[in-house]
Amino acid sequence: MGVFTMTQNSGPSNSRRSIVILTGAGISAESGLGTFRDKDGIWTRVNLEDVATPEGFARDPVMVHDFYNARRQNLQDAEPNDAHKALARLEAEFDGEVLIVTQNVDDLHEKGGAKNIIHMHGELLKIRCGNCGHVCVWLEDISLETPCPVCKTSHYLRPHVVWFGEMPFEMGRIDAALTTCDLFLSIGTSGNVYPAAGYVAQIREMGRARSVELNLEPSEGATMFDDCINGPATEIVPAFVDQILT
Ligand code: BV8
Repeated sequence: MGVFTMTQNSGPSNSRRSIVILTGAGISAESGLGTFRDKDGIWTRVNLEDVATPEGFARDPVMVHDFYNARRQNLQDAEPNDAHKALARLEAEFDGEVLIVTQNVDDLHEKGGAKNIIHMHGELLKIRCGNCGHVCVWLEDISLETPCPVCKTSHYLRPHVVWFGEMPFEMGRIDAALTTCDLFLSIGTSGNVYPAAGYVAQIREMGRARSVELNLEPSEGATMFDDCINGPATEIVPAFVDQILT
């Protein structure tokens, strides 16, 4: 049976198929970017409450700026891996719609050639001004003294990322895509962070799409998926993309 739904020939013959791909830190692990909850993950070295919540930023903005400044510099040396490139190939060659919904704040999907991407947790290489709301690409360090390029006010710049307790971006667009997709892939995520971790349950409830997890090891939500493929993303993702395209 193909990788699509069991009723893959159902629906009007002219309806284009669509694939939604949720990705997490695991897809960027082999590019040298840290994951969060693996044995030496980021959250084992720093307390997420201190650096990934609005309360932590209000309590110690210097610590938070140091945390994101280090990741922003580290990211600029990172290269996309074969998993990122395989998803870009799928988007280019698949006869239908492919949407990548990433929890990652890195730009490796873009560097790997993908274009149809939602960064639901924001982007590390962008900053936002808490005073005027301006968002722009920013590759340098920021501090409390850095003035906003638009309103020139300092003390209000922050990384344009979604912290715990903040609303992820593009929730409506994501829900619409989940409702109409035929195949839902979850790649390199431990299934710990909501609302992303709840998408596979939504897919099952709607009963339309086939769901496949591709992860180094079974995630928290592995049993919710129709299929689970375990291994390093740079091996299992290109192979799975080949299967879909042939
Ligand atoms: C919100 C950005 C209100 C910053 C991040 C129920 C419903 C709704 C919310 C909640 C809920 N229960 C609790 C909540 C609150 C909270 C939450 O989920 N807490 C958790 C800890 C319980 N959620 C929120 O606060 C979210 N906002 O809820 O708003 C709302 C309510 C309803 C509906 C809408 C809105 C906001 C969460 C966003 C927080 N920001 N990051 C930054 O990056 O600094 S989260 C952070 O975790 C990253 O984004 C990361 O991507 C994300 C998820 O982690 P993973 O990507 O899965 O990474 P992890 O290390 O955990 O796992 C890596 C996996 O890869 C592993 O499985 C590993 O085996 C695998 N792997 C490793 N190497 C490889 C590999 N796989 C393949 N190949 C390899 N080589």
